[in-house]
Amino acid sequence: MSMSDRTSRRMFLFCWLPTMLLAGGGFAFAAEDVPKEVLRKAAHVVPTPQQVAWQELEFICFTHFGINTFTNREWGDGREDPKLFNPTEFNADQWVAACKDAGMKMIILTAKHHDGFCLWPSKHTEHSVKNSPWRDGKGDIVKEVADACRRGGIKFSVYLSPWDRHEKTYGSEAYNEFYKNQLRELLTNYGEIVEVWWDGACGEGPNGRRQVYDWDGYIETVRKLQPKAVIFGQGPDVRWVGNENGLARESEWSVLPYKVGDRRGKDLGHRKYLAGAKRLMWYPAECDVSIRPGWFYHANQDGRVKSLKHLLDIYYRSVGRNSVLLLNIPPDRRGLFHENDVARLKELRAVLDETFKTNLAAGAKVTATNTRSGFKPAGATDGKGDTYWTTADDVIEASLEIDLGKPVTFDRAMIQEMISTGQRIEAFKLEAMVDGQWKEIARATTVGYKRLLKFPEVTAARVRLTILDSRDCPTIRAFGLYKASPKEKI
Ligand code: FUL
Repeated sequence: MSMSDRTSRRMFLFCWLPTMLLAGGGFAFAAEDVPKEVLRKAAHVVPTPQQVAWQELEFICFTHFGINTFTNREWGDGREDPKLFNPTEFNADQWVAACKDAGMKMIILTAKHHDGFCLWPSKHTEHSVKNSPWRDGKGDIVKEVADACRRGGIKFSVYLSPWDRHEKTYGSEAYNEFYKNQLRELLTNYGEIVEVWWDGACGEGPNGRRQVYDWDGYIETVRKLQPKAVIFGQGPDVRWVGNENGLARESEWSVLPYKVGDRRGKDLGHRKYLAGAKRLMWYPAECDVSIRPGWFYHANQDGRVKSLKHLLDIYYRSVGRNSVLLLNIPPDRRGLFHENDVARLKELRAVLDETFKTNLAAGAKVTATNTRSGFKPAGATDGKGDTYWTTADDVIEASLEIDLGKPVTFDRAMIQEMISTGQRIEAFKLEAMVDGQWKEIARATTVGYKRLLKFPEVTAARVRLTILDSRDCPTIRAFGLYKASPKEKI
């Protein structure tokens, strides 16, 4: 035993063990090398049913629309005249149609941004659409977007900025009541809300004061009124990935450590963070990014819509890395998604459909080096979401061999774990039988809900997926091979 081993053992016995016992099942380790029991515990932290449902949405739409659309700003100061809000051709069905064409399953609308202007006629403020000329002050953007989403068969959700630069009570306890009242309006009058989006911006209000937010009270309000909704950001269900470029990490874990008393997990789930963990939680990542440089619409950015290549890269590095992609499309002053954005969304969908329409491994014959009884290898390729392959107790390293029956050419792969049983895989490789030998074509770390892999074109009749390391028995819910659309390369 080396000196440092001895030191960490001593630290464990004297510092952490009592904490663990006191915490009643919690655990913590100072060492980098995380003991098996901790990893196993991490492997068995599972999502709530609503976290699973949210993850399965995969690709969703953000719409930043409000007074800033009419002032050409990104952050309003709360002193804007509501009369400025006057979209000339507002049509929420056009938004929904564009989202559906793009394969987006939900719209999250900025019901109120930091400027405090409300897109619905809130009873608690005059700073809203009711004092705008739009629909003679009788309109309700939130209602029209919610209704259009339901008509179109997609989900609807809201962003309600906690920071309010207009509201006079901001910076006092009364504001917490005001904010909860606004939440109550949004969560009772507009049907099902799937996600409540809280960003962390907490600046000064009109009186120069900052607010101490009553997060616990806000969370309680959401849980009471929309018990099936997930709360993003400042809430405990969905985590901000940590950048506004739409990119997840190479190793994106949904199980994170957190401190007792905290609502939220620490930003990373990597082993070195697990080492010091006292508690673990399922806290999956959402990647937000705008299709343009700004979150709100600015006419001078019409020519700066992200390229197809850029959006594809974002897609592979968000949806393809165990995250949900939240792509912002800012409606313009007409109240429509701009033609350039709509055209780009269509292009994106066409390419993704072309790439992923044919799973070349669908129904392929699969064998495994080890199989737990009742969890056959075929569970990985049968196209069913509720069947999966897994190994017997204590078997971590294992391979799945996929026999395609004949040589097939491919350059993309898709792997899914059965996240309802936890996230486990830490490392894997993919090989193809080429000229009578196994040739490695890809190697990566985490899988989670979904991992997409890109690699140079290969032709093979047999493919092997080997799990190199896992926190407990690995599970494979789905495995796919694809040939990328030639347009991906443009
Ligand atoms: C941030 C805000 O300050 C930005 O304006 C935008 O809404 C972005 C999505 O979140 O915190």
